[in-house]
Amino acid sequence: FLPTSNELGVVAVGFSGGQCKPGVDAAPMALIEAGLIDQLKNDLEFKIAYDNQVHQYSEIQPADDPDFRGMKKPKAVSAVTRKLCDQVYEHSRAGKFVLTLGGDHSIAIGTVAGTAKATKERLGRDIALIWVDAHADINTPETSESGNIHGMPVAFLTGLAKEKKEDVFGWIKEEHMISLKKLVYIGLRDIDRGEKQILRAHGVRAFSMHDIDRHGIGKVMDMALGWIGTDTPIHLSFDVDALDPQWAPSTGTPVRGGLTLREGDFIAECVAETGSLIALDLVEVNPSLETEGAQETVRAGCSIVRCALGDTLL
Ligand code: B3U
Ligand code: MN
Ligand code: MN
Repeated sequence: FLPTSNELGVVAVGFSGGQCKPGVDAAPMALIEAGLIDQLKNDLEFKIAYDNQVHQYSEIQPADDPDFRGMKKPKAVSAVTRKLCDQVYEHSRAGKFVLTLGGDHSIAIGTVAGTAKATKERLGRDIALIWVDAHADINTPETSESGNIHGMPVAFLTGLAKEKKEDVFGWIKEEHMISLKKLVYIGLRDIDRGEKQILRAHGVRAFSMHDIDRHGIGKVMDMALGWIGTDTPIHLSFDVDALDPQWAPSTGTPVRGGLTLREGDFIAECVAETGSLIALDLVEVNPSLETEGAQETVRAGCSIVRCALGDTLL
């Protein structure tokens, strides 16, 4: 159903409003300056549609943005993700693969909403979402202890969190959402108490670091992709903090005991091999933190993207 597209839409999003640490906004430029887009064009032979800008979206962020239901910067994150949803939708609707370079993980509200809607229209299919992360990012505004929206995107995308106010995610409609049954986590190791309850109550398929230790990453990928089933369009949202801080120290909330560099690349390679990948987000690289390891983190990010887009070892 999916002739793997050789056309790639790239969206660079310098947005950090889903959490409190400045610097993730500089990640797209750092990844691009490390040669990522050139590599995709020259080595992987993609036809690239990129508007040559890192979107900061400062023009659509409200001056006055008080906390709402405990959420920090609700209107800014809502406005930015709504705009991003339209951009990703346009690429995806036209049959292009979509690569989004973040930015903090709140941006996935926009990217997944965009591909979910486009894929329903284009192929009449619901997408599956693979979320690779140390965190589950499935807090509702009420379960969140931080109020940071980068810990909530999956709740808004699955309809677990809902808000009628148009300027606070009220724009998210059924067509933008994904099923909790088509969601798979890999790499989890730092889950809030409320999130655990949500995951259990809904029987969400989640492979923690414990599962990876027990079965090995090969078996875990077989199980993860087996759950999704063949022939289902996949959106991969990759938080660089899934990697162990040894490999990716420059990120806002590092958690020890994570994936090795190869395990991260392997996940991306396995998803690429399905031939069903339609979109990829790479988020939470923050070059201004642990600056000694910043280039290492950027290189790890570039590698994951290349692997997901079909770069093979042999
Ligand atoms: N679960 C916590 C911490 C967190 C989530 N995502 C990241 N950190 N990167 C929260 O704030 O919701
Ligand atoms: Mn995340
Ligand atoms: Mn994370």
